[in-house]
Amino acid sequence: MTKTVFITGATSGIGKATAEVFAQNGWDLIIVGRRGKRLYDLQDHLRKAYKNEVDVLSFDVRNLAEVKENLENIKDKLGRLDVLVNNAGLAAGFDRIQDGKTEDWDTMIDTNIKGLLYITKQIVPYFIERGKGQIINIASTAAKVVYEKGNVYCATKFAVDALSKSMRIDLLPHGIKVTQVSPGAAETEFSMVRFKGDKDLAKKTYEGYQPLTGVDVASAIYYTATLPDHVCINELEITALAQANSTHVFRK
Ligand code: NDP
Ligand code: 8X3
Repeated sequence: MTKTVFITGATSGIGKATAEVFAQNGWDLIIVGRRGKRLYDLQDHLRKAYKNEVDVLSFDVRNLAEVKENLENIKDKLGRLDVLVNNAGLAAGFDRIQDGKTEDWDTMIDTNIKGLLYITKQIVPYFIERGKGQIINIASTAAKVVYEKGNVYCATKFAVDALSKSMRIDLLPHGIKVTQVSPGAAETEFSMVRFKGDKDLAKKTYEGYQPLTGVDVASAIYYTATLPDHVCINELEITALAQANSTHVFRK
Protein backbone atom coordinates (compact mmCIF):
# COMPACT_ATOMS: atom_id res chain seq x y z
CA MET A 1 0.00 0.00 0.00
CA THR A 2 1.23 3.51 -0.82
CA LYS A 3 2.65 5.31 2.19
CA THR A 4 1.82 8.88 3.16
CA VAL A 5 3.99 11.59 4.69
CA PHE A 6 2.87 14.91 6.20
CA ILE A 7 5.54 17.63 5.90
CA THR A 8 5.36 21.06 7.50
CA GLY A 9 7.38 23.90 5.97
CA ALA A 10 7.32 22.43 2.47
CA THR A 11 7.42 25.75 0.60
CA SER A 12 11.21 25.98 0.61
CA GLY A 13 14.54 24.57 1.73
CA ILE A 14 14.69 21.31 3.65
CA GLY A 15 10.91 20.74 3.68
CA LYS A 16 10.52 21.25 -0.06
CA ALA A 17 13.47 18.94 -0.77
CA THR A 18 11.98 16.37 1.62
CA ALA A 19 8.70 16.47 -0.31
CA GLU A 20 10.60 15.82 -3.54
CA VAL A 21 12.59 12.89 -2.11
CA PHE A 22 9.52 11.16 -0.61
CA ALA A 23 7.60 11.75 -3.85
CA GLN A 24 10.45 10.30 -5.94
CA ASN A 25 10.16 7.19 -3.81
CA GLY A 26 6.46 6.79 -4.48
CA TRP A 27 4.95 8.28 -1.31
CA ASP A 28 1.74 10.31 -1.19
CA LEU A 29 2.14 13.67 0.47
CA ILE A 30 0.39 16.27 2.56
CA ILE A 31 2.36 19.49 2.32
CA VAL A 32 2.01 22.47 4.66
CA GLY A 33 3.18 26.08 4.66
CA ARG A 34 1.83 29.61 4.65
CA ARG A 35 2.72 30.47 1.05
CA GLY A 36 -0.11 28.76 -0.81
CA LYS A 37 1.06 29.58 -4.34
CA ARG A 38 4.37 27.81 -3.70
CA LEU A 39 2.53 24.77 -2.30
CA TYR A 40 0.22 24.55 -5.33
CA ASP A 41 3.21 24.91 -7.71
CA LEU A 42 4.96 22.10 -5.85
CA GLN A 43 1.79 19.97 -5.92
CA ASP A 44 1.55 20.48 -9.68
CA HIS A 45 5.21 19.57 -10.19
CA LEU A 46 5.09 16.46 -7.99
CA ARG A 47 1.87 15.17 -9.52
CA LYS A 48 3.26 15.56 -13.04
CA ALA A 49 6.71 14.17 -12.24
CA TYR A 50 5.76 11.23 -10.03
CA LYS A 51 1.96 10.82 -10.28
CA ASN A 52 1.60 10.96 -6.48
CA GLU A 53 -1.38 12.13 -4.50
CA VAL A 54 -0.43 15.49 -3.05
CA ASP A 55 -2.68 17.43 -0.66
CA VAL A 56 -2.00 21.07 0.05
CA LEU A 57 -2.76 22.70 3.40
CA SER A 58 -1.91 26.37 3.51
CA PHE A 59 -1.95 27.67 7.08
CA ASP A 60 0.17 29.03 9.90
CA VAL A 61 1.35 26.39 12.38
CA ARG A 62 1.28 29.03 15.15
CA ASN A 63 -2.49 29.31 14.92
CA LEU A 64 -4.13 26.45 16.84
CA ALA A 65 -7.58 27.08 15.34
CA GLU A 66 -6.13 26.92 11.80
CA VAL A 67 -4.18 23.77 12.67
CA LYS A 68 -7.31 22.05 14.01
CA GLU A 69 -9.57 23.14 11.13
CA ASN A 70 -7.13 22.15 8.38
CA LEU A 71 -6.37 18.77 9.88
CA GLU A 72 -10.03 18.03 10.55
CA ASN A 73 -10.67 18.57 6.81
CA ILE A 74 -8.33 15.70 5.86
CA LYS A 75 -9.03 13.30 8.70
CA ASP A 76 -9.60 10.35 6.34
CA LYS A 77 -6.07 10.79 4.99
CA LEU A 78 -4.63 11.20 8.48
CA GLY A 79 -6.16 7.84 9.37
CA ARG A 80 -3.61 6.20 7.06
CA LEU A 81 -0.69 8.54 7.70
CA ASP A 82 2.71 6.89 8.14
CA VAL A 83 5.15 9.72 8.84
CA LEU A 84 4.96 13.28 10.19
CA VAL A 85 7.92 15.56 9.47
CA ASN A 86 7.86 18.52 11.88
CA ASN A 87 10.11 20.80 9.85
CA ALA A 88 8.47 24.27 9.79
CA GLY A 89 10.71 26.62 11.70
CA LEU A 90 12.91 29.65 11.58
CA ALA A 91 15.44 31.91 13.21
CA ALA A 92 14.38 35.55 13.43
CA GLY A 93 17.17 38.02 14.12
CA PHE A 94 20.77 37.54 15.22
CA ASP A 95 21.31 39.73 18.27
CA ARG A 96 22.88 39.53 21.68
CA ILE A 97 20.27 38.79 24.33
CA GLN A 98 20.21 42.42 25.52
CA ASP A 99 19.46 43.63 21.97
CA GLY A 100 16.95 40.95 20.97
CA LYS A 101 13.46 41.92 19.84
CA THR A 102 10.60 40.41 21.78
CA GLU A 103 8.57 40.03 18.54
CA ASP A 104 11.38 37.85 17.14
CA TRP A 105 11.44 35.76 20.32
CA ASP A 106 7.68 35.26 20.11
CA THR A 107 7.89 34.27 16.45
CA MET A 108 10.57 31.65 17.10
CA ILE A 109 8.98 30.23 20.24
CA ASP A 110 5.51 30.16 18.69
CA THR A 111 6.69 28.48 15.49
CA ASN A 112 9.54 26.19 16.53
CA ILE A 113 8.06 24.95 19.80
CA LYS A 114 4.34 25.65 19.97
CA GLY A 115 3.68 25.05 16.26
CA LEU A 116 5.47 21.70 16.45
CA LEU A 117 3.39 20.79 19.51
CA TYR A 118 0.08 21.87 17.94
CA ILE A 119 0.69 19.74 14.86
CA THR A 120 1.92 16.76 16.87
CA LYS A 121 -1.06 16.91 19.25
CA GLN A 122 -3.51 16.72 16.35
CA ILE A 123 -1.74 13.89 14.53
CA VAL A 124 -0.69 11.58 17.39
CA PRO A 125 -4.25 10.24 18.02
CA TYR A 126 -4.32 8.87 14.45
CA PHE A 127 -0.98 7.11 15.03
CA ILE A 128 -2.23 5.73 18.37
CA GLU A 129 -5.37 4.44 16.66
CA ARG A 130 -3.25 2.67 14.02
CA GLY A 131 -0.71 1.43 16.59
CA LYS A 132 2.14 2.77 14.47
CA GLY A 133 3.62 5.88 12.92
CA GLN A 134 6.78 7.96 12.92
CA ILE A 135 7.40 11.52 14.00
CA ILE A 136 10.52 13.13 12.58
CA ASN A 137 11.39 16.37 14.37
CA ILE A 138 13.85 18.68 12.67
CA ALA A 139 16.09 20.14 15.37
CA SER A 140 19.59 21.50 14.63
CA THR A 141 23.20 21.39 15.72
CA ALA A 142 21.94 24.44 17.64
CA ALA A 143 19.90 21.98 19.74
CA LYS A 144 23.16 20.62 21.17
CA VAL A 145 25.62 23.53 21.45
CA VAL A 146 24.69 27.21 21.78
CA TYR A 147 26.51 29.92 19.85
CA GLU A 148 26.97 33.68 20.19
CA LYS A 149 23.76 35.54 19.31
CA GLY A 150 21.97 32.21 18.89
CA ASN A 151 20.22 32.57 22.30
CA VAL A 152 16.47 32.20 21.68
CA TYR A 153 16.80 30.23 18.43
CA CYS A 154 19.10 27.77 20.23
CA ALA A 155 16.68 27.64 23.17
CA THR A 156 13.82 26.67 20.84
CA LYS A 157 15.91 23.90 19.32
CA PHE A 158 17.04 22.69 22.78
CA ALA A 159 13.31 22.52 23.51
CA VAL A 160 12.74 20.44 20.38
CA ASP A 161 15.50 18.12 21.59
CA ALA A 162 13.79 17.73 24.97
CA LEU A 163 10.42 17.18 23.29
CA SER A 164 11.80 14.51 20.94
CA LYS A 165 13.25 12.63 23.90
CA SER A 166 10.03 12.97 25.92
CA MET A 167 7.76 12.05 23.02
CA ARG A 168 9.83 8.92 22.43
CA ILE A 169 9.21 7.74 25.99
CA ASP A 170 5.52 8.68 26.03
CA LEU A 171 4.74 7.16 22.64
CA LEU A 172 6.77 3.95 22.91
CA PRO A 173 3.81 1.89 24.22
CA HIS A 174 1.90 2.85 21.06
CA GLY A 175 4.53 1.65 18.60
CA ILE A 176 5.28 5.18 17.45
CA LYS A 177 8.83 6.02 16.42
CA VAL A 178 10.27 9.42 17.27
CA THR A 179 13.30 10.42 15.26
CA GLN A 180 15.19 13.67 15.56
CA VAL A 181 17.23 14.93 12.63
CA SER A 182 19.68 17.69 13.55
CA PRO A 183 21.26 19.44 10.58
CA GLY A 184 24.14 21.87 10.61
CA ALA A 185 24.27 24.83 8.25
CA ALA A 186 22.26 24.18 5.08
CA GLU A 187 21.94 26.79 2.37
CA THR A 188 18.19 27.35 2.15
CA GLU A 189 16.09 30.45 2.77
CA PHE A 190 16.94 30.10 6.47
CA SER A 191 19.54 32.91 6.58
CA MET A 192 17.47 35.23 4.37
CA VAL A 193 14.68 34.83 6.93
CA ARG A 194 17.01 35.22 9.92
CA PHE A 195 18.57 38.38 8.45
CA LYS A 196 15.20 39.70 7.27
CA GLY A 197 16.03 39.80 3.58
CA ASP A 198 19.62 41.07 3.87
CA LYS A 199 21.22 39.11 0.99
CA ASP A 200 24.81 39.99 1.92
CA LEU A 201 24.51 38.78 5.49
CA ALA A 202 22.71 35.65 4.32
CA LYS A 203 25.42 34.90 1.75
CA LYS A 204 28.20 35.43 4.31
CA THR A 205 26.85 32.59 6.43
CA TYR A 206 27.93 30.11 3.78
CA GLU A 207 31.21 31.69 2.65
CA GLY A 208 34.50 29.80 2.75
CA TYR A 209 33.06 26.29 2.95
CA GLN A 210 30.58 24.05 1.21
CA PRO A 211 27.37 23.98 3.26
CA LEU A 212 24.72 21.27 3.18
CA THR A 213 21.89 21.57 0.68
CA GLY A 214 18.23 20.93 1.40
CA VAL A 215 18.54 17.71 -0.61
CA ASP A 216 21.44 16.48 1.55
CA VAL A 217 19.27 16.82 4.64
CA ALA A 218 16.15 15.49 2.90
CA SER A 219 17.96 12.30 1.88
CA ALA A 220 18.94 11.68 5.52
CA ILE A 221 15.37 12.36 6.68
CA TYR A 222 14.03 9.94 4.09
CA TYR A 223 16.53 7.26 5.15
CA THR A 224 15.15 7.29 8.69
CA ALA A 225 11.70 6.49 7.27
CA THR A 226 12.86 3.43 5.34
CA LEU A 227 13.83 1.12 8.19
CA PRO A 228 11.98 -2.01 9.35
CA ASP A 229 9.15 -1.53 11.87
CA HIS A 230 11.29 -2.68 14.81
CA VAL A 231 14.17 -0.27 14.05
CA CYS A 232 14.20 3.42 15.00
CA ILE A 233 16.88 6.02 14.42
CA ASN A 234 16.46 8.16 17.52
CA GLU A 235 18.95 10.85 16.56
CA LEU A 236 20.69 11.74 13.37
CA GLU A 237 23.07 14.70 13.25
CA ILE A 238 24.21 15.75 9.79
CA THR A 239 26.64 18.54 8.96
CA ALA A 240 28.79 19.70 6.11
CA LEU A 241 32.26 18.13 6.21
CA ALA A 242 33.59 21.58 7.18
CA GLN A 243 31.39 21.81 10.29
CA ALA A 244 32.15 20.04 13.60
CA ASN A 245 29.32 21.54 15.65
CA SER A 246 27.28 24.72 15.81
CA THR A 247 30.29 26.83 16.90
CA HIS A 248 33.02 25.31 14.79
CA VAL A 249 33.09 25.73 11.02
CA PHE A 250 36.38 25.45 9.16
CA ARG A 251 36.46 28.21 6.52
CA LYS A 252 39.14 28.40 3.83
P1 NDP B 1 13.50 27.77 4.99
O1 NDP B 1 13.34 29.18 5.42
O2 NDP B 1 14.01 27.52 3.61
O3 NDP B 1 12.13 26.97 5.18
C1 NDP B 1 11.35 27.13 6.34
C2 NDP B 1 9.99 26.55 6.10
O4 NDP B 1 9.21 26.70 7.31
C3 NDP B 1 9.24 27.26 4.99
O5 NDP B 1 8.59 26.30 4.19
C4 NDP B 1 8.22 28.10 5.73
O6 NDP B 1 7.02 28.21 4.96
C5 NDP B 1 7.94 27.22 6.96
N1 NDP B 1 7.37 28.01 8.04
C6 NDP B 1 7.96 28.98 8.77
N2 NDP B 1 7.09 29.53 9.63
C7 NDP B 1 5.91 28.88 9.43
C8 NDP B 1 4.62 28.99 10.02
N3 NDP B 1 4.37 29.89 10.98
N4 NDP B 1 3.63 28.17 9.57
C9 NDP B 1 3.87 27.27 8.60
N5 NDP B 1 5.08 27.12 8.02
C10 NDP B 1 6.08 27.91 8.43
O7 NDP B 1 14.48 27.12 6.06
P2 NDP B 1 15.02 25.61 6.21
O8 NDP B 1 14.48 24.74 5.18
O9 NDP B 1 16.48 25.70 6.38
O10 NDP B 1 14.42 25.27 7.65
C11 NDP B 1 13.62 24.13 7.90
C12 NDP B 1 13.86 23.65 9.32
O11 NDP B 1 15.22 23.24 9.44
C13 NDP B 1 13.65 24.71 10.39
O12 NDP B 1 13.02 24.10 11.50
C14 NDP B 1 15.06 25.15 10.76
O13 NDP B 1 15.14 25.64 12.06
C15 NDP B 1 15.80 23.83 10.59
N6 NDP B 1 17.23 23.92 10.40
C16 NDP B 1 17.76 24.62 9.35
C17 NDP B 1 19.14 24.67 9.19
C18 NDP B 1 19.77 25.47 8.12
O14 NDP B 1 21.00 25.76 8.25
N7 NDP B 1 19.09 25.82 7.04
C19 NDP B 1 20.03 23.90 10.07
C20 NDP B 1 19.35 23.24 11.15
C21 NDP B 1 18.00 23.22 11.27
P3 NDP B 1 6.16 29.56 4.79
O15 NDP B 1 7.09 30.72 5.00
O16 NDP B 1 5.61 29.46 3.41
O17 NDP B 1 5.11 29.44 5.85
C1 8X3 C 1 20.24 26.37 11.79
C2 8X3 C 1 21.72 26.40 11.62
O1 8X3 C 1 23.92 27.08 12.64
O2 8X3 C 1 22.29 28.84 12.27
O3 8X3 C 1 19.81 25.61 12.85
O4 8X3 C 1 21.99 27.29 14.05
S1 8X3 C 1 22.50 27.45 12.71
